[in-house]
Amino acid sequence: MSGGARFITLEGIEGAGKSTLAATLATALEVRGQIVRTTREPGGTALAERIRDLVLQRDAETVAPEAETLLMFAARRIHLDNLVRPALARGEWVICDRFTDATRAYQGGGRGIDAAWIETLATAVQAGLEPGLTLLLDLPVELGLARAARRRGASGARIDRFEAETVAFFTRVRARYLEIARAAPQRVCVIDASATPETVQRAALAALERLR
Ligand code: Z5A
Repeated sequence: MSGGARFITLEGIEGAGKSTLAATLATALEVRGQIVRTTREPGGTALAERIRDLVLQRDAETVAPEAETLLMFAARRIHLDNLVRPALARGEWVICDRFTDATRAYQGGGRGIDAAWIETLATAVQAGLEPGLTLLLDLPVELGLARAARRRGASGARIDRFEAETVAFFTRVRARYLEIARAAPQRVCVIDASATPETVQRAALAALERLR
């Protein structure tokens, strides 16, 4: 099995259940004796997490969509070089909460960044590394936002630059995610994330089984 086959990415709009599912998948693989790294983007390493803070925090300065896109890819390259590629080279599995499909959906679909430019950056930054499986947790925007708002209310966290976006923005993001899935059905598995956590987990584990 090539390194990329053990690289699993989780995607979806806010509140889709990616973090919840990442933990379940990691446990399922560990039970089978695999070593698993769960990580996230933007972020995953100390330096990339600093870029995450920069790109998510809302402050007085304008961050143009182009700047946002470049920051996402800068964090991605640091994450790939320092965490993802070394782990895959050691034979470990990597479960990553968001990857380049998020840039395609958020910066491309949501902010209107040119898709061809995103692909040029992806080619340069990823240097041939693609996920072996992407689980797209799909659900109606209103439901995702309601879940995220409930969780935020419970934690008291401040609203970041994406959480401040409109329903129309997340509707475009969701639509672009579904386009990506239609264009790459062999890599992207769409899961109905409005179902119960148990049903979502079963669908994800079945997709994982097909990969092995
Ligand atoms: N971003 C970008 O623009 N471009 C990029 O290239 C990348 C990222 C990589 C941070 O991402 C932001 O970065 C993100 C896009 C942008 N902003 N947005 N939106 P993030 O992944 O850290 O943030 P997030 O999407 O806001 O994550 P999230 O809100 O934590 O969502 P989640 O991980 O998918 O959901 P969760 O925490 O697992 O679940 C949310 C709540 O729902 C929680 O209370 C759960 O207990 C509950 N839940 C989960 N599953 C279920 C089910 N099945 N039923 C009922 N309730 C459930």
